[in-house]
Amino acid sequence: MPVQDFEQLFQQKIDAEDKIEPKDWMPEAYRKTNIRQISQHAHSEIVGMLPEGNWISRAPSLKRKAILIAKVQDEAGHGLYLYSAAETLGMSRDEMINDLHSGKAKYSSIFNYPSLTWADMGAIGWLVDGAAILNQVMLCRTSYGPYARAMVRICKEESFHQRQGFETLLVLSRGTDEQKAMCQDSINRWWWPSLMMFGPKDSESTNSDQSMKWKIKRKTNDELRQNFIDMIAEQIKVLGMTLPDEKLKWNEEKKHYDFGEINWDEFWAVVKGNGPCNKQRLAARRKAHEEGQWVREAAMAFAEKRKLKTKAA
Ligand code: FAQ
Repeated sequence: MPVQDFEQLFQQKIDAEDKIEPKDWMPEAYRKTNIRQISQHAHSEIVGMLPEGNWISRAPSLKRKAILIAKVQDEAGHGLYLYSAAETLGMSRDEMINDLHSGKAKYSSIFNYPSLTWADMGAIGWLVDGAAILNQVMLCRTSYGPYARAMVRICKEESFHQRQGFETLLVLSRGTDEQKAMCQDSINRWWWPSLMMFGPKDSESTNSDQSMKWKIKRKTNDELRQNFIDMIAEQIKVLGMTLPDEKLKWNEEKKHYDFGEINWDEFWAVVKGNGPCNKQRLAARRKAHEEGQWVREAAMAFAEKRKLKTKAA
């Protein structure tokens, strides 16, 4: 059968909402774009542990420490499910990790900002996990089966993450003047970077058109960003805080909030490796990988020994 026929059948399957599974025929570009997106998503979860890991030893109470440890562990788990999903497309975990460490692979821009105060643990949960969930709820219906199934479980955990973040900020917003100021400062610093998580404007998004046709993405970057703004602009009222955007205003005609211009120069600088913490984040990941070398070697030696034993038996 000519390739065009395979491509047509593939698209029909997508249009019929059937999932694509690892052993199914798929266009090379579909395989590549899934590997790119899923591995970048995995890297984001893994690098995303760093800003919060920074506060585990300084959490203000035992309860807060336990919650934060659980959340960071969840993120490690999400990274592992996602690496496994990407491996089903034929790229090894070693290759993916090497690409992260060499700077070839991207990860979400948001994790290149520093976590300066305890309130940042609340803002990350509420805003960063909030943005992540909106995107990931859509990905529960993505066309590649292993990615969609990983997302269902991840979303359940992410909604706990967002709630705990909101609750952390709610407590601060009802606290002393100093706590209120810390809460507002944190929202001010995380607001714009969290809007950048959805990616460039649709007009600048190089992958969106094809990814929408293949139902890898089901909503565009701008649609998801608008959904997020509409949701947060209401939730902030409960906190009694403000968002740092003078142009944020309900538009009755559009039934959406209008908002100010995102600093796209800052976004691209961060994506290209020049954000406030890019170098620090990659150095931390490389160091962790080097320090874990003996564990990987021990596991390989054990597997080899077991194989020999089974063979002998
Ligand atoms: N940062 O053509 P598009 C989390 C790149 S998980 C860096 O629009 P696409 C959980 C993009 O890769 C957060 N790079 O791209 C958590 C492309 O470059 P490439 C991560 C970005 O793929 C919470 C170029 O720009 N979530 O937070 C960014 O169609 C708390 C052009 O862009 C996911 O990864 C960015 N923000 O749409 C953990 C979800 N945006 O690759 C710890 C899955 C764009 O061609 C604590 N990913 N770029 O060289 C997606 O849904 C999509 O990949 C988008 C981008 C929407 C991120």
